[in-house]
Amino acid sequence: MSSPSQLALRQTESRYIRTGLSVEAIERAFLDNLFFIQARFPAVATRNDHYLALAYTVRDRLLHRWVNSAQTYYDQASRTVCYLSAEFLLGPQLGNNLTNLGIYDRVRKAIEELGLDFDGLLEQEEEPGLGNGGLGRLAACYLDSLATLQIAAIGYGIRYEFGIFDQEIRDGWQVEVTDKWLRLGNPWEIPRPEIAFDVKLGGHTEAYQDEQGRRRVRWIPERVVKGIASDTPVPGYGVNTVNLLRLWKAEACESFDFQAFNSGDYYRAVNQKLTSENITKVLYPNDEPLQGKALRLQQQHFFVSCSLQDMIRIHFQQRGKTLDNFHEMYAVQLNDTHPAIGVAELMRLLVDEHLMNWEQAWDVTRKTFAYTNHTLLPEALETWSLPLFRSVLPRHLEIIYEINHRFLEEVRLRYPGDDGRVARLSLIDEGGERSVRMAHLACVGSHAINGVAALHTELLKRDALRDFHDLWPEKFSNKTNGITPRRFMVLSNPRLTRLLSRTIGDSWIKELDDLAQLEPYADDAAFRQAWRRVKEENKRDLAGYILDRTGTVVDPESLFDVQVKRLHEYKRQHLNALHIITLYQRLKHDPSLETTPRTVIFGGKAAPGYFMAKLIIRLINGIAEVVNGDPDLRGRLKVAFIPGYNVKQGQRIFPGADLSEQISTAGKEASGTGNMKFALNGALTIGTLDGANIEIREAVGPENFFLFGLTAAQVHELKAGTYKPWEYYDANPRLRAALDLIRDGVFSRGDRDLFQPLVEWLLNRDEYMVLADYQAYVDCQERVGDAYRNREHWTRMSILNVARMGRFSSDRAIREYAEDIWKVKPVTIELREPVRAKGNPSHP
Ligand code: F58
Repeated sequence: MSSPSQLALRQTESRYIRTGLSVEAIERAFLDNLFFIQARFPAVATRNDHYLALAYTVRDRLLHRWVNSAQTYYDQASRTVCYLSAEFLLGPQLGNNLTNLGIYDRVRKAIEELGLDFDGLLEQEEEPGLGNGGLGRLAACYLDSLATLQIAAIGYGIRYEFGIFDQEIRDGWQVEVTDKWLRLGNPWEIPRPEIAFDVKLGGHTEAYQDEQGRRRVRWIPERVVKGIASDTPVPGYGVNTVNLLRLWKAEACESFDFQAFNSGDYYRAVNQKLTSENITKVLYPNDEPLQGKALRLQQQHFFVSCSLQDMIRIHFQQRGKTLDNFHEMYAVQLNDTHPAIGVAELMRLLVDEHLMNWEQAWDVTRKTFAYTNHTLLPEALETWSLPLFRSVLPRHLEIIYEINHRFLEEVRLRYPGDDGRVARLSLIDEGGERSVRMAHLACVGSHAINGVAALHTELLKRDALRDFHDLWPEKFSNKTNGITPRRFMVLSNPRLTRLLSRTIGDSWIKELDDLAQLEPYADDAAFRQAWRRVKEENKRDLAGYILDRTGTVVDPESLFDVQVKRLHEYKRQHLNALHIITLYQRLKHDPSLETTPRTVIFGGKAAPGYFMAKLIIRLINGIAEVVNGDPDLRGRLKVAFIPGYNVKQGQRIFPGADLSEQISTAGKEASGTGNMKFALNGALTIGTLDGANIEIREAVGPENFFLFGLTAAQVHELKAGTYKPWEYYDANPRLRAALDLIRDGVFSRGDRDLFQPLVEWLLNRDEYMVLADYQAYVDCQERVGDAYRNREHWTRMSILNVARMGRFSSDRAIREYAEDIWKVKPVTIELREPVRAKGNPSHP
């Protein structure tokens, strides 16, 4: 028998042979995988077979680095960042993995030499839509940056069987279609059936005395489900680091079900199995009221409990016998309040299961967690009614009461007699239906709290979390969001990538600030021409895609004016719609009017239960029908709503945009990240002073940004006074005409009732101040149109926008988190050479 060290050596050798990076080695591996994994001979292999064979080929090359990374972290007991998020919106993996491994061109060559269509294989991949929008995509960008910066990190989340629904447009309406992303197999995940944890749910608690006579609590659950790990490798760009995204899948816990089986109650047992599996069945689309969504609370607890148990397992395995130093080994980031139950769960694990005393457990817990807030909308702050919470997590409710009791004592000492403040700070909302405030739990249980853009953090400190800021100002900081330039430039915009790298070298891919070297080229006419050519070609591609997806012919010469993001009233897609109607009317009335030809492009999903958002989609499609069908407007105005906006589609859209619509009501969009993706790809922004728009404008210069609208302070003021939207309607003939057209059924085939709720709401309530900002927006759009006609100047602005986007890399954001909050340093991963290897295999 071989010793483990001999085995390790032989394993290393065979790995080198199997994971060669030459074109020949890749071709060979691809054909082997087609045969041995897909069991196909070439004549019958489908495109999906080819895609999977290629994905497995790439995966082998990732695993080599992955196992090395894991071993290094193990050997060095590296402090690890655990990013807890209910959503990770990864986007397609193949192209990104090739980019980060640095073998994109080689693999293209290998596949083309085999006579196959490489782009077709990339296209074949269905993306894992395990998130709603910005928050989930941010988590994915952060994983990319963590790996690229060589920080030991694990992303923890949920392996939803059905991700975000797919959207179709029928008769102008959104129709939701279930997302069966796993249907054709997922080659990127490695199931880990041995990494499994039990998670208790429901039932009741009992107090008892342990052998030492201490009072302890035991939780007798109503049911137990098992969480099974499923791992996805996350490679860094140009480094050997491959980190881990560990997603949990719920299964029935056999030992628990056996009781039912054994008692002969077969159907009850089967039923329990189904109920268990339900926990990770489906992602909740946002904006749905959480009332009664017990399953959502179960999902949150399920993935957080599995993740914390996993951390404890690794800790014991690698780092010793005590949990006293747990917080030294892990920095746990809560991506919004969805994982905030972790504060109570870690306390439960430490106190109930590992018998730590309360004070010490609380100290460890607070030093472990940090909390990122992503919203300013009061209705989006999570709360759970007490009866629901108790029915799912009875022990956690007791723990939360205890945390609250001790916390409020502290508050009373600090602010004697200030009962109002005590009530405002309490973890329990006592007004109306009593409920648990998850943001308060997150604040009390964390040592750091951050917002996601400068304005957002300031507003958090002033409003939503004001009392916490009074109490612990030192806990608060701002961490402006960022995006990864690997996916949102190198992978999605190869033309611009080539031009940039040809001009200033390719260091910007890892040091986005190096884009500043582009500045002088804004004055170089030949460079501007090359820049324009890239945009023109990207627009041609996008026009082809729009034709394909919507049947609408659009002119790549026109200004591509784009708004893609989730549908929400605060994001104000309907303000954009009102502008289109105004333009339409002006062009109809004055056929000789000289305007800039425009194509207004929309994309975005509405939550299935969000009536007004769905009506706005219907309105946009109604406008598209009228505008696109009117010969008077030919060559002057087009409207397209591209169905099924997701990461993959975003990658096609950003490179082809001229104008980026970031028009939320000031003070409502926490940060935005689409704004950064557009600007990095050379689109100019029309936007309000909201979220990260403010910082983008500062960075690119106010002269290169189209600003309009009320400020957050003005919105606040107008709200506090008496905002009367109909006064704007009465006073503004253009606005009146636009709303009247909608009301008269022009965009609903004569149906005057259809958009009535939307018009009435705008006239009487207009929560998001669409009418107040209408004229400023229309005027600003006029400036945009004029500016676009001076192509040289527009190109200059576009170049300067890109040159000044360095700050918005997710690498910068992650460096800030690493230094200020997590206190972690990079860990270099060496690819271990086999000691005895003869004749170096095909590795660089
Ligand atoms: C978004 N939040 C913010 N939430 O709206 C956006 O401004 C910010 O840039 C982004 O986070 C990243 O910080 C967001 O996407 C959700 O999708 C929640 C998912 C769970 C249900 C409630 C909404």
